[in-house]
Amino acid sequence: MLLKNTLLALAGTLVCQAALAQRPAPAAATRDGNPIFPGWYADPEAAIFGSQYWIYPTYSAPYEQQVFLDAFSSPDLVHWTKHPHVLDTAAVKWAHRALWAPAIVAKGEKYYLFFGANDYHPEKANEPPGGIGVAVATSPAGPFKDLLGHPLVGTIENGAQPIDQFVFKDTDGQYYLIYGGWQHCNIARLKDDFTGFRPFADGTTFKSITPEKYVEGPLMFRRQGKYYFMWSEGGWTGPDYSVAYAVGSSPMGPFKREGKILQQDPTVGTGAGHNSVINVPGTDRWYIVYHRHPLGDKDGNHRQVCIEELHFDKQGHILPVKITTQGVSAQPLKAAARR
Ligand code: FUB
Repeated sequence: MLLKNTLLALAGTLVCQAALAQRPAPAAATRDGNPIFPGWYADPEAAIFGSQYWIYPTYSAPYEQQVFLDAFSSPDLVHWTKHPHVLDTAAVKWAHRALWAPAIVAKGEKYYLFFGANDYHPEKANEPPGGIGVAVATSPAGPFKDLLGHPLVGTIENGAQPIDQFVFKDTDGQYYLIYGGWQHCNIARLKDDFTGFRPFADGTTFKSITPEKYVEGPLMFRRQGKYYFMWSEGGWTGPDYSVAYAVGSSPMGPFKREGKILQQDPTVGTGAGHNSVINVPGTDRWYIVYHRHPLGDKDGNHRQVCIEELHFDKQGHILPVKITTQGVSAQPLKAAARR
């Protein structure tokens, strides 16, 4: 009896293996859902380099543990590869905590990663330097090394904490730094080598472009000749964190708030904010990449990176985004491009 049962089990295994061998390989996933990669990450900065999408997020953890930045690359917005520690505070002598909200630029043969560090509070006694720094590498995967040896912006200008930087390149080739926490947003003209700033014609370096209800997390892009300015509102640890936008005719504005386009959905997730935008080269296809909290999770650092399609109406208004668990379908990159 024992021998018979063993032979039957063996025969069953062989039949199963033969069936598996004939079955076609599973098709590559065309949609992987939100969040798009595992782990607690926030403040995603999205870019396209060559035939890959890249995302540079904040590692979302207590400030003392935020001593590195990871990056993620993908050929299609669905399959993501992690590149650990593209920047580490070991490579930046003045940065020791709270590495936040990276911004990435490719220029010449180099990649420049702008970051906030130390959660700078100059009103505190013995506050060491902190603010916005810039690091450089020859690959988008790093390793990035400090460019300056000191912060690029290490002072409070127009009331803005030097965090949450975004680098915008205008059609004339001028790069702008747009940044600011504490409900104030500044714009400044970067020098070509990113070592400092070119003052405006009136002699000032930092100009406020703060719109109504602005809190932090600014970004800018151009579409059909208009300048779109987006930012986050509310508190990032809570459920009401959200994204609003304005449209202007130049990077300097003025920017009048149009309204909120990204926010929580009590059936999907909360605190949806601090976004980035992707435009597939040569198309009018747009995506919004952002972070949110899982439903019912009250830990402010529990933030996950998600993606949705972004649509405009015929007048160029951004349509409200519905946050989803499905995310987006695969969008392989055809054209090689650099931002
Ligand atoms: O991740 C740290 C901070 O949280 C960012 O600088 C803010 O924009 C908020 O998202």
